[in-house]
Amino acid sequence: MLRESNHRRTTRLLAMALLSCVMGEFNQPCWGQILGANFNERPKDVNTSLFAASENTWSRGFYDVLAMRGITSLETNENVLGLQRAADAGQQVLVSFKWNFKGFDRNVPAPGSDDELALFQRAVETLEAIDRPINAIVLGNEPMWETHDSDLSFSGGVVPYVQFTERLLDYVQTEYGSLQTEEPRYFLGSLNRLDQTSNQNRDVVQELFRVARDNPAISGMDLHIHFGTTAEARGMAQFARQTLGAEKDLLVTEFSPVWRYKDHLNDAIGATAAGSAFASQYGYASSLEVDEYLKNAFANQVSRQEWTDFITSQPWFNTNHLSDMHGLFEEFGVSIATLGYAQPLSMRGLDPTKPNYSPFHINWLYISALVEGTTLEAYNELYMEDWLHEQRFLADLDDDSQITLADYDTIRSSLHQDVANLSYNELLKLGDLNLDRSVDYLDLQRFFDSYASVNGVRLGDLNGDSIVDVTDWPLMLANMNTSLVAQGIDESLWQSMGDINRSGWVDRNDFRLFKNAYLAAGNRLASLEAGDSEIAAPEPTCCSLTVAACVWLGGRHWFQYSKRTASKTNSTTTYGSNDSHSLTGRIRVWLSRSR
Ligand SMILES: [Ca+2]
Ligand SMILES: [Ca+2]
Ligand SMILES: [Ca+2]
Ligand SMILES: [Ca+2]
Repeated sequence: MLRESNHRRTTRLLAMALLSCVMGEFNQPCWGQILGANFNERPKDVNTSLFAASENTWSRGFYDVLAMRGITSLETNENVLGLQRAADAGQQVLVSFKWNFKGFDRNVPAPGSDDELALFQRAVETLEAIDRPINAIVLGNEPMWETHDSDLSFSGGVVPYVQFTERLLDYVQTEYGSLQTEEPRYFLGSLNRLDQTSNQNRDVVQELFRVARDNPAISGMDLHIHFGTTAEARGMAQFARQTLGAEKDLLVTEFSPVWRYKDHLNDAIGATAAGSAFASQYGYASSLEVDEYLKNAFANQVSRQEWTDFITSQPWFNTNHLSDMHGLFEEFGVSIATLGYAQPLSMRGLDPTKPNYSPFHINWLYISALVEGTTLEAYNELYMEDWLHEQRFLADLDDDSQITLADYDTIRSSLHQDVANLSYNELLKLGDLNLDRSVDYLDLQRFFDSYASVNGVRLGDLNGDSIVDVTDWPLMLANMNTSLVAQGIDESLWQSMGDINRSGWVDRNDFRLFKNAYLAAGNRLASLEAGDSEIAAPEPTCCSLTVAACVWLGGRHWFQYSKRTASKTNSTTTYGSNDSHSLTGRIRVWLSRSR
């Protein structure tokens, strides 16, 4: 057996989660957590065809502001266009600014200087060039590595880098954020190696955490968790959560076990029985070193199966990395974590045998540089399995390791509530599954998709063709307001007859479920949310099965109409109530209820 079974895995994860929730020194409930795509300094690599396959909703890139001063046309810059493509594909966008003062061998500019203003302007010009909604901005990248020490320590009562960051925040808010329809959330960071006491005690770390806690304009802290041992990774997340407090959000925009992997680059791939069997199966010498194996894979690409067999055979590679880290992130309330997402083809030919190589590049989700086939097919299948599992179980809002109608009820009760100012962690608990700060039909769509993936049944798909559309509707209408129990109908048929919640009755509750499944599956969702005046109002005489779809389609408009007017009339039954005792009339009343 290559790997533990799904059942064993689920049991193990559940036990770990329960243990960490009970035993965690940080006494908080477990949170959901989004895995997203990290493009680092190369948003130009955004390939939107991968997002749907990986059920991905967040994309992160960083811009090296000092390096971008020389760009004459930001609007046509390929990295700017990359995040535009991501946003246009429905992604929530996270932008980090990199301030590579050390790389340019210079200090943080003096407050109020022309130099400072020019840098701030370039940062805002970059945001403006992206020209799409930006959900979150991290104001720095890796200040501990990218800034001279003299700017990271107290001098004259301030830490120059922290002062620079606070002034940047003010500038970005005034010149960009406050002008947007929805202001981005601002984070500090990104902080590295917080497991080490020497880093924990640095002035810049203590000061950034103080600002993150005290400044209401800051939503939280971003970490980069690159580690050797799991204990180190845990130390970083634990210190950050304890120092930040419970209220604000934690992000992790980079994470990898790179230092563990680096320690094993010169191991023989056949050093263990499993490794030896792998080498023999694929025709390699057992003595071949890991970096030599990797060099060959980067040069010539191996099959996806071979990569899976390789990492499974190597004791230093953690094939459970994603689920292990997801558990850690849940424990410490990390709301979004982004992983190296898609290797560009230009990464082919990379040479891991060169001195001081750090193997960040073998920890990505899509690995076209290592694995042959189309980009869509060239993924790390063990990572992908865990990645999809965690994305789908975001919908497990009651944390019982199942996706059920109890989870649906939580999302439904949050629909269209004003949640825009809640923290990401609070939003995740309410069912904002893509963290766009609204609980709406996109989240219901994600719930229904997750339910179908996990349970093998699509709610609302009564005729069993795997989609929910008007052809399912007559099957429900034919049994509306009847008891399937009383008719002695076998339970295995209930779902296909419209009893979606399997109560034994086909009634209003099933109807509402169907309505939401229908809307969540419908490609008219955008026009519905906008109030589509082109959809005709319902005719009161619609009653046959043939025109049931007419009632239904008209009802969509009517649903929107009542949504718009409910606050004024405080009644959802006035419109169309002339036939409220007939079945179609009653359905209209139900349709009018916004949830
Ligand atoms: Ca559940
Ligand atoms: Ca949402
Ligand atoms: Ca169907
Ligand atoms: Ca029912």
